Amino acid sequence: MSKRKAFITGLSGQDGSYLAEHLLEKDYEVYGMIRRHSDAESQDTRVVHLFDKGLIEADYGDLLDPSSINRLVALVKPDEIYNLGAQSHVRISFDIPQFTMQTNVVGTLNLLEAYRTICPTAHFYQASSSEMFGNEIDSDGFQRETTAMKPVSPYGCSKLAAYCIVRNYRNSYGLFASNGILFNHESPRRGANFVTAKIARGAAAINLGLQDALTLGNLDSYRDWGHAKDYVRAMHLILQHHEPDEFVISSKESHSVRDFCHAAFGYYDLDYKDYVKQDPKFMRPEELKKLQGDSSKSRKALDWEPDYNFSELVEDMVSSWESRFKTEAREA
Ligand code: NAP
Ligand code: G4F
Repeated sequence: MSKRKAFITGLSGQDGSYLAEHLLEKDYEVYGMIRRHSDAESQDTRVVHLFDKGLIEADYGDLLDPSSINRLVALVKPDEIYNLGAQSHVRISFDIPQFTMQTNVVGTLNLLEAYRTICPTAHFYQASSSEMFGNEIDSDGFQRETTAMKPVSPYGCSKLAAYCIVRNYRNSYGLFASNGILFNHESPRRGANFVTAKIARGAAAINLGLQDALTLGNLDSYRDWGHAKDYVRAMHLILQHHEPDEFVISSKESHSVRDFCHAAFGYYDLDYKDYVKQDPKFMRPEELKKLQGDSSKSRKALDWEPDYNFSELVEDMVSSWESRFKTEAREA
């Protein structure tokens, strides 16, 4: 029997790299799209190790360039399409709102059109986000598939528009197109300007004497944090479900940024209050105060459970940054 073929946009990102790894382990042929960077070494650092593990292609393309998408989708004729490519940073979406909207909305539409016209029997995964809820919370304190969505950032607005167009294409054209509504998920591969990676990196650097202080923004927002390795498993399961749908993926726990600092510095028996400073430049014009996802529907329908809890996630990130610093010091 021939292998199933997966096509991933955003291959070079945190999730793209873990998803490619997961699908290769499941014996898929994995194809991905990467963007051209002027610093060629940086464009595929998260996936370069996968070429030895069977990654087929990491071709140049861009969600804003329909010709590249059409070319790649026609070349691969995938059984499964994972749309992970996005301008994914919430605060930066206030600085580059038009690029964020173009990439996250028009880019998704470009990919949906290629899917609809070239391989309409494929299954399509859209990387939707808990940021779409904004500050809406059900009376029990959770967000779930049925919670109202009132985003509070250009990024959240872009993800909501993309979510809607995916549902619209499913209903209009009978496509197997699903939205994974994923709450925050982190890992040692998380970009260093997201808060968890910033804290994990900062705690490891301060403990090694490489840095004196760590400057953050709002310490009192709450997020529902899980591990990216667990969440890419859910993406795959969503496309194996018997029908397309919307699925919340979350840890069901909510912790503050302050809690994350406490745990990360606590790994070294340090008190974060001695090192963490605040600077308004890392605050947002409008803040999403609290996320806590109810993933009961997905846990039951997909038979999905996370392997990592909050403390294990923090430990994985802090210890990995410590190893990275030590390796760099040895190689210097
Ligand atoms: P990430 O690390 O920022 O990766 C985003 C990827 O998208 C990168 O490979 C990036 O390429 C690519 N990209 C950006 N603009 C593009 C464009 N115009 N054309 C093609 N590719 C483009 O994000 P992530 O954490 O892996 O998240 C994956 C997806 O899930 C994103 O859509 C994100 O919005 C969504 N999501 C993430 C979370 C989370 O907590 N991580 C939660 C909910 C939803 P470059 O490296 O070249 O920039
Ligand atoms: O780590 P963050 O930048 O993640 P945020 O904004 O929650 O977005 C992430 O999760 C979304 C899912 O809900 C994804 F869709 C999105 O793509 C992305 O992956 O910020 C988390 C919290 C915020 O409340 C922020 O104000 O941390 C606070 N924070 C405090 N100091 C900071 C900082 N955030 C960043 N990035 N940098 C700081 O210095």
